[in-house]
Amino acid sequence: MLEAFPTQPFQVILEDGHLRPGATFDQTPAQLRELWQSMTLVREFDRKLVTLLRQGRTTFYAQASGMEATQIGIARGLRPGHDWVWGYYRDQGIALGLGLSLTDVVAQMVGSNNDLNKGRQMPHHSGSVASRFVSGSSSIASQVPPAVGMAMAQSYLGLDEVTVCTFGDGATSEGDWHAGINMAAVKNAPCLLICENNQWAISTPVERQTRSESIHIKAQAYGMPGYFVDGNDVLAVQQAVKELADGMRNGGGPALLECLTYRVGSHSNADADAEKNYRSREQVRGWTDRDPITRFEKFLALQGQEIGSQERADFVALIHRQIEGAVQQAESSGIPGWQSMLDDVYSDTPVHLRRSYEALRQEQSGQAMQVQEGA
Ligand SMILES: Cc1ncc(C[n+]2csc(CCOP(=O)(O)OP(=O)(O)O)c2C)c(N)n1
Ligand SMILES: [Mg+2]
Repeated sequence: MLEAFPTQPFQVILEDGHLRPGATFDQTPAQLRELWQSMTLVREFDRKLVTLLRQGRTTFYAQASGMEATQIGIARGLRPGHDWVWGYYRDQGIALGLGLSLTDVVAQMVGSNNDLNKGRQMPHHSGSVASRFVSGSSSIASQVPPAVGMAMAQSYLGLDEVTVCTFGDGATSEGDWHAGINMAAVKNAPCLLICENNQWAISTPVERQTRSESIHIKAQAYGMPGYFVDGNDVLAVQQAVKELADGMRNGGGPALLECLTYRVGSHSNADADAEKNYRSREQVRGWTDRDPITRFEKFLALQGQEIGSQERADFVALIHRQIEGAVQQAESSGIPGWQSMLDDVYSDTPVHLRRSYEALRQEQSGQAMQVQEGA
């Protein structure tokens, strides 16, 4: 049983890869390997996407490097295709972990014809109904009130699914966050609110974000339990999320879970943090030394399941080929035309939009005629 409001984060794997004394895990060797593969996929996706950005083949990206254990632990603690996740722009690890394909995630970034959103969402804001991962707004914390609303509906309807809502440390200063978490408590909505505390909100460190001693302690004021896990320990995150989600499935109310981790890369491609100097290189190196994937590899080796260098190289090469394939598929599918802008948006398109659409259609066909006449 997880302890509410602990002073130290819950761990299963210690920094040196040893199992914490008293800790247990029930994953099979194949499931442990799958966790390593999923975290490695997220890491390599970052590497490849940064390259694609530099080549001008996509326009916006926020790295999750350093946060793989948090994101894969969240996805693996849930029932994919059953529980709902309202995430935010840095949650590609959760999206991929829940089963969104590389093709779908890349197509959304490129805004191509094979994009599930048909190019109508900001790049790098994937979503999929099949995977129950909601394509979010980039406005910080705006996902919290609707996620709580969904949890309230699940509770009214007596469904055994839960809603997870993730956000960063910076999001906890927003009005939407306070309104949402308060509503969750008041309505006893089965919403698991998870803070991916990567200790920075662009250039604002978490100690300047709040005067509270931690993020999870804030739960006390709202009247719900607050939990704290080591976000660089995939088994700890998975166990915590599973325990809390199962509790909500069985009638439990909301909870706040803080995963302590670190963003080792830039905030996004609009932030060259190394040059801006808002944080010391020593701090970044200190957290790179506490890498979640390296820690898990040490754990696997101590369990007699070492990842060999050839196995690692083959797996990384496979991921890069798959991403390259997804990019080529997106680029060759073309860019959606303006004609599809209202498809799938309304069941009954409002009259003012139908008029605007018709005006645009006439304008476009007039321009096409002028081009033809001029030719
Ligand atoms: C309402 C709102 N205010 C400001 C911004 C600009 N902004 C974009 S990301 C960000 C920092 C968010 O930090 P955090 O919640 O810790 O998430 P992280 O990026 O660290 O994962 C800010 C302030 C925004 N997108 N929306
Ligand atoms: Mg942050």
